[in-house]
Amino acid sequence: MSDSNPDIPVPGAPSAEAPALPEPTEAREPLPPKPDQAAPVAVSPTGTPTGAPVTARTQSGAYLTTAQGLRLADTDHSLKAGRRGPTLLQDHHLREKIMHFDHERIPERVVHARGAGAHGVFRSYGTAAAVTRAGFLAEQVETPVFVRFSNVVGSRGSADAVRDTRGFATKFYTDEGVFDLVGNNIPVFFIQDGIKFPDIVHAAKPHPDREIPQAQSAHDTFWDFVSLHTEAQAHTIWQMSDRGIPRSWRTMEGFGVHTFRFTNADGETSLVKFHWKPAYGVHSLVWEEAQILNGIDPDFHRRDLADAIEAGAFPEWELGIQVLPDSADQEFEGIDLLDPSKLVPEEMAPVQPIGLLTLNANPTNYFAETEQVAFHPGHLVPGIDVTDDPLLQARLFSYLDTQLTRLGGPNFAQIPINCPHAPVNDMLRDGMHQTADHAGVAPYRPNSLDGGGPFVADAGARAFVEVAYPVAGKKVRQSPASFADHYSQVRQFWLSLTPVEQEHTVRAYTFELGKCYEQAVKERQLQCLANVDPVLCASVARGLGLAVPEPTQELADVRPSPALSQLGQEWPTTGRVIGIVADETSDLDAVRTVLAAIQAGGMVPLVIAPHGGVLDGGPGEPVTVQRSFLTARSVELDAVLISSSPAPAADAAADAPPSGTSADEAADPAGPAGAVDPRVTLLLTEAFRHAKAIGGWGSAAAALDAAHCGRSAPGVVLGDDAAAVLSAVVDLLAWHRVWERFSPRLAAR
Ligand code: HDE
Repeated sequence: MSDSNPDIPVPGAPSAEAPALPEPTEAREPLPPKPDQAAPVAVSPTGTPTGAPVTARTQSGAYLTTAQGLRLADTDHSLKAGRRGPTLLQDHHLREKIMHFDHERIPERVVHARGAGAHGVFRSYGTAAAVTRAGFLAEQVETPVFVRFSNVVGSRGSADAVRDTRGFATKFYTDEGVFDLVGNNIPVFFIQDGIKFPDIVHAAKPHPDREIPQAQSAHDTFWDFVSLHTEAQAHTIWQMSDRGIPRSWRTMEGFGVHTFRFTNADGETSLVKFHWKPAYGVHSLVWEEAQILNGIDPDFHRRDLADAIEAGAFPEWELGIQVLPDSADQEFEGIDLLDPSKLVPEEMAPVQPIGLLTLNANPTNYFAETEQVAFHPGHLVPGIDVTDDPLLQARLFSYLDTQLTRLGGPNFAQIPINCPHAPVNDMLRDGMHQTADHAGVAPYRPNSLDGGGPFVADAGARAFVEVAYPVAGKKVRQSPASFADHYSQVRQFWLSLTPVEQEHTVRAYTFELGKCYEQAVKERQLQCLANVDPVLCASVARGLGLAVPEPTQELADVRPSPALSQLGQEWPTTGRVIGIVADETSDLDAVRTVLAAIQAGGMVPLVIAPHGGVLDGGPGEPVTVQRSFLTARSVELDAVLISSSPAPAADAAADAPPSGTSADEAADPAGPAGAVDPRVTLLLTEAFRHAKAIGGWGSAAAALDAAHCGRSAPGVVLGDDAAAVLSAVVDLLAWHRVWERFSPRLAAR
C-alpha cells in the first residue's frame, strides 16, 4: 500500500512496516507477516491442531542467534588469527552459516518447476452430494486449500508468460484427509499413456547438447516428437491457441483432465470430469505482449496473483463437474472416457457448479510453502476414486517417487504445508526428517501391545474403499482401438475458434515451426495440420514458404463446440489494471475522480507520470505516482487513460530526430515543439496494437495522434468528462479486448 496515499491499494511493498532510512539499531522482536500473508495452519506432524498461532514457526527473539539459539555478537567478520591473518578452524559460527548456505537448494521439480501459490477456501454448494459421498462436497462445507499454478517446461528461474501449458494444482485440507486435484489449464494431454511422459518431456525440454531454448516449445525436438507421435496434436493445438499464453492465472480455466469415478452414499458410481471456471473470465495475452512481458516482467503471473490478493481483489473459480454415466464401455456418445487426449464438449454434458474457490492469502514464505508443497493424484478421499486411464495410472506412481528426491525422504507429509487437517494414525515410522514423536511400541497389525490400535474403519466410519470395478483381459502392451483417433477433436477445436483466435493459432504454429531448423520436421507437422483443416494448413504453409500437403486421412465430420472459444462474453472487470498517464499539466481533480472511481469498481489504478513521487496541484491531496515513464510499459495494463500529452521528460532517450526536424528543434531537450514523450507514444501504440481500450480527456488528443491511435478508431474514447470516458472504457474492458481491431486474413488454399 502506498505510503503517501494510503487509500490507493497499489500492492507490492515488500515489508509489513515502512523502513527507516538509517539502519535500525534498537533490538526488537521480528516484524509480523504482511496482512495479505498466511502460513499453513499449525497442526502437529500427525494432524493434531496445536492451537499455536500460524506465526509460531517463524523466527522469534530480538537478537541474532545460531541455529542452537546462542546469541551472537558479530556476524560480519570471521574469526581470524590477527586482522590480516588466516581464518581459524574453530569458527563455529562461520562453519554453521556456510554449511547451511551450501545446502539451501533442493532439486527443482522435473516438470512444473516454475510456479507460485496462494492460500484460500473452498465453499461447497452441496450440489455434488447426489453423486459423491465426499464430506467436503456436502452443502456449505468450507475447506481450507492451497493452490499452486505453474508452467510445465521452464526451469524454476524462467519467465512466466511463455507459451506453455499451465498447471493448476489444488490441495484441499478436508476433514477426511488431503484431496489433491492436480490439473492443467488445458483439458486434454499430449500423451495417452504415462509410459510416454519421459519422451514428451525430453522432447520439450531444452536440447541436451546446448541446453537451449529455455521454457519454449518453438524448437526442433518438440515438433519432431509431436509430429511423429500424433496423439500429441490434440494438446498442441490448444497450446498454439491463446490458451497457451494466459493473461493471468486468475483468468484461466482449470481441468482435471482424466475421468474420475465418484461414489455416492448409496454406493452408486458415476464418471466425472472436473472443471475450474474463473469468475473473472478466460482471458489471454497476445503473443507480442507475452514476448515483451518476459523481458519487462518475467514474474508477471506470480506478481499479478500476489498483487491481486494483497489489493483485496481475491481471485475466484467455480468448481464444476461433468457427470457421465458409469457405463460398461466407459464411453460417452462415442468418446472414450479413459483417453486423456479427448474431452467431452460442454454442449453434450453441461458443467454443473459444485463450489466456489477463493484465494485470499499469500504465502508467508515461498520456499516453505510453495516450493515444498507436494501434490499427488493418489491423495483421494472417500467418494472420489481413480479410473483405469493409463496416464492417470502412471501418475499414481510418479508423484510419491519424485518427493523422495525433492524433499529428501519419505516424511514430506510432515512439512507444515503438506500436513493433513485430519487425525493421522499411520504405522509409518522413522526415516529422514522424522519430526513426529510416535508413542507406543506396536506400529504393526495385528497387535495387542498398543491396545490393538490403530483400527481399520469401514465405509460407514468414512474409510476409503476402492470401487470394486471388474477387471479382465490379457496382459498386453496395447491401447484400445478408439485411442487411434488423433484428429477429430483437433479439428473440432479449430472449428470452434472465432476467426481472431484462429489467426492467433496460425501465427503461433508459424512462429514455432519457423524457429525449427529441420525442413523435415516442419513438413511433417504441416502434414499433421493437413489432417486437421485445409485453411489452417495453408495459412501456416504460406508463412513458412512451404508447399501445402494433401491430407492423409479424411477430415473428421465434427460439430463445433462454442464453449471452447474464449470470445463473445462480457466479464466482471474486478482486479483489472488501468493505467492513467498524467503530468503537471493534467487536470489533477479529474485524475483524482477517476482514481476513486477505478478503486470503487474493484480495479487497480496505476498513475504513470514523468517522474516518481507525487503530482501536486489543485485543492486536493497530491496524486501518488506508481510508475514513471521509465518503469511503465503498456503490457502490464488492461486499459489506458491519458489525461494530457506529456512533453519529453528530462530522462527521455535522445532518439534520432524525425526527418524534417530543424536543427534548433533537434537541439531542444524537450524535442520539437509539441512533441510527446516517446515512452508515452510507445505505451499508446502498443496498447492500441494489442487491442486495449484507450480513453483520453484534456489535451490527450495530441498524444493519441503522435501514437497513430485513430481518434475515432474502435475502442478509443475521447471526451471532456473524465468520469464518462472511464465509464466507456470499463464497458469495453468487460469484453477484455477491442476485438474489432484485429482483422484476420487467413489464407485460402
Ligand atoms: Fe504431472 N508431474 N505428470 N501431470 N503435474 C509433476 O510431481 C507426471 C500430468 C501436473 O504444483 C511432478 O511433485 C507423470 C498430467 C501438475 O507441485 C512429477 C505424468 C497432468 C504438476 C509429475 C504426468 C499433470 C505436476 C513434478 C504422466 C494434468 C505440478 C514434481 C503419467 C492433469 C504440481 C511433482 C505442483 C507435477 C509426473 C502427467 C499436472 C514428476 C509421470 C496429465 C499441475 O511427479
